[in-house]
Amino acid sequence: MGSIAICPGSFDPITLGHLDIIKRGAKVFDEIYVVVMNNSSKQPLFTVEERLALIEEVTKDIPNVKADVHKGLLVEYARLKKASAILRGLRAVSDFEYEMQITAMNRKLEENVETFFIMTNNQYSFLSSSIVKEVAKYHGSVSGLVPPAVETALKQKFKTP
Ligand code: COD
Repeated sequence: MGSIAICPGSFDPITLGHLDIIKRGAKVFDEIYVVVMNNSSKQPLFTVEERLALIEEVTKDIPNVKADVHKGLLVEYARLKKASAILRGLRAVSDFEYEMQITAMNRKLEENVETFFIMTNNQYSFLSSSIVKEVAKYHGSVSGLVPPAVETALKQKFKTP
């Protein structure tokens, strides 16, 4: 059996930073499930269905990447897919503490799944879904930060009636 990784996140919405991690991961792992999950400390802008549809759209040309949704624990999903790896991205030192915490917790819950980190591409090191939403909310340009389909979806969300 090939190597299976899951790439979990809120993806609210998916950015070019996320996509870069997914594409680079897809060169290393045989199969990647990009899975939309709930982060209980975040209030999402897009519904789970909208986030899933955007991921499907922007990853459709990467044959070994599939998009999915899971409502429970991350490690449950990893077991379900027989995944041996969790793929995450790291931007700044500020990401490190949080990532350490969830990695340690996931490892406690399931010791057979290893977490792998890919360091951000320099050009996306400042990029987050939150900052993109903030700019889009005030009708600033998010071109070059998110794929065109996401740009359209953000315009739709924040259009003035
Ligand atoms: N460059 C590189 N990486 C990036 C960039 C960028 N510009 N932007 C984001 N990333 C990385 C993030 O560091 C992260 O690794 C990944 O992309 C996804 O980011 P987000 O912000 O969309 O997703 P998170 O961090 O909100 O996801 C958190 C989960 C939903 C995975 C987490 O809350 C979870 O596992 N929830 C399910 C419940 C569970 O199992 N909890 C137990 C673990 S504590």
